[in-house]
Amino acid sequence: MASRVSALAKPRGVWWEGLGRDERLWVWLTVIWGIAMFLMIAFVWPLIGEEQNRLHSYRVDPVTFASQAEAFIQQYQIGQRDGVPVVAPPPGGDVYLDARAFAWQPVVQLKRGETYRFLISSRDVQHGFSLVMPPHSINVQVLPGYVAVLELTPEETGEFPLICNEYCGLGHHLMIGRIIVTE
Ligand SMILES: [Cu+2]
Repeated sequence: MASRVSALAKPRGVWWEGLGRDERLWVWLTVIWGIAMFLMIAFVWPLIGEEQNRLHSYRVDPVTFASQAEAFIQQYQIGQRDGVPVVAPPPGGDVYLDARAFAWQPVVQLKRGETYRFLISSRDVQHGFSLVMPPHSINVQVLPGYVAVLELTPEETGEFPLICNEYCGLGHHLMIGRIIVTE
């Protein structure tokens, strides 16, 4: 009987045999390299690379944080942009950044080369603070009930979009804030 190729035919070849020596070698190399990279992230780069942002956080009542943010905006507001207050805090000072579905408030105007302490929290659900502003490239979770504290020193002037990178609802893709750096 002539053999025909069909879906039910037994496959040809030796695919069901064990791994060859060289294949086993590569599997183990991959496993070992994965463990090595994990250990580098956890122990090596924080010590010698200074690549980790010094981030800390503390608990806060969301209502308290919202009123602190409102007071901060009233004190340092210099204008408005698309309905969002623009705030110019003093160099070296604190910056309250209030996340809510689906906006960041306020728009912050900073001076190049000055250091600011950002206090970031959410008044409703979990958001993500994602900012690329040289020399910083930051990705931080923003949770209601917690303040994330970050020190930032912008090195370049310009406008830097602040993106929410944690899905927070239907308007998530519209949740873009702004940081302006001037001379
Ligand atoms: Cu979001």
